[in-house]
Amino acid sequence: MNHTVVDLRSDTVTRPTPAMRRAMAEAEVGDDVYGEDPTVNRLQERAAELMGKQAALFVPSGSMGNLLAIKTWTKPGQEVICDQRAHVNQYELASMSAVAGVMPRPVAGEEGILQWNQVEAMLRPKMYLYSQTGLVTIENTHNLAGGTVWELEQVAHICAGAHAAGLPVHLDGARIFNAAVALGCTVKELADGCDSVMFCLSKGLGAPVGSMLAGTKEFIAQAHTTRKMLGGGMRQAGVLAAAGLVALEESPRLLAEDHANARRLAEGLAKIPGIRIDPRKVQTNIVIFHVESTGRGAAEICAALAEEGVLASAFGSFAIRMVTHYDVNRAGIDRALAAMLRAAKLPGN
Ligand code: TLP
Repeated sequence: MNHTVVDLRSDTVTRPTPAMRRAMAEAEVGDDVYGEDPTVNRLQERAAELMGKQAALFVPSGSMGNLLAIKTWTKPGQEVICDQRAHVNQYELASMSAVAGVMPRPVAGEEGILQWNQVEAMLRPKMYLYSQTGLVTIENTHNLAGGTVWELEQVAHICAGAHAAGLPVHLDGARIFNAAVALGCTVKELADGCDSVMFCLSKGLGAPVGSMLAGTKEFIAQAHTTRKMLGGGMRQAGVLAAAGLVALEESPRLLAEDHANARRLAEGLAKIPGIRIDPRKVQTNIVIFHVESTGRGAAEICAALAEEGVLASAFGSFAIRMVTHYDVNRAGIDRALAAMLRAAKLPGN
């Protein structure tokens, strides 16, 4: 039996590559709170260039990047239009309300994709008794919808509508590189039209820590101040940024394999009795499937998988998420499928 763990809980579990570790060990550093870390500065310049924005900021996490964007674009008392299943709405501890003083105004997007008419219907009339809309956020790829991809025209449509209404658009592009690989376009094209974009170095790109926020110089200057206010000013962060620079150059071309593995996983899962998934909907590296017809709950199945060294996340009572990444190869996917076949069977059947 093979005892290495196949960890499909998230692409955040990836460990830095040997090239990243070397770059970290050799990184030139300085105090980034003084703006003197040359490696952080290089990473910020490179991220801005890749996203087609004037400037970028290195932040400890994607959640902080999103919060800084929301806090920079809005005033307390305003609303943020987002998909109902958006990460900013579901998994960021209501930080937009607790810290930025704004309310989410969720829209039920199809597969996480918002249509302009849905957003338009949520805009508040400019009247004394209404909280005003301050921002529209979109998520590409969309995590809870199963790694779905916003196409360029869909992004452009939302941005055009929001801008005509005088609203900025923030893109939660935690996995924007996965979206770009799926569409065969550049991340710059996907960020074009969005006023700010956050993306993660520490997911499929494999860096150990960190995310980037990009936008205009003015926006980033403001977000920089707020990062310090929230305790996110880092000192010799070049050791982390060095891994991020390697991730940006080397990891995007590996993502296509993660997507192929996710598709193989989804197709295999669809053949297991009791499991519900449409493999055609799996566009990137996230596979979400439903297990109610197995007669077992998601937590129970995840526990059975874990016994066999396969880790997955229960998302609610009957949904399970598996995320592919470069630490899991095709053989790992096949092991996960074999374990799943056993876990989905009720004892005695
Ligand atoms: N997502 C994590 C969990 O929080 C669910 C994961 O394992 O997928 N935006 C999106 C779309 C994300 O998926 C995540 C993390 C974030 C933002 C926040 O990034 P971090 O974890 O760096 O704060």
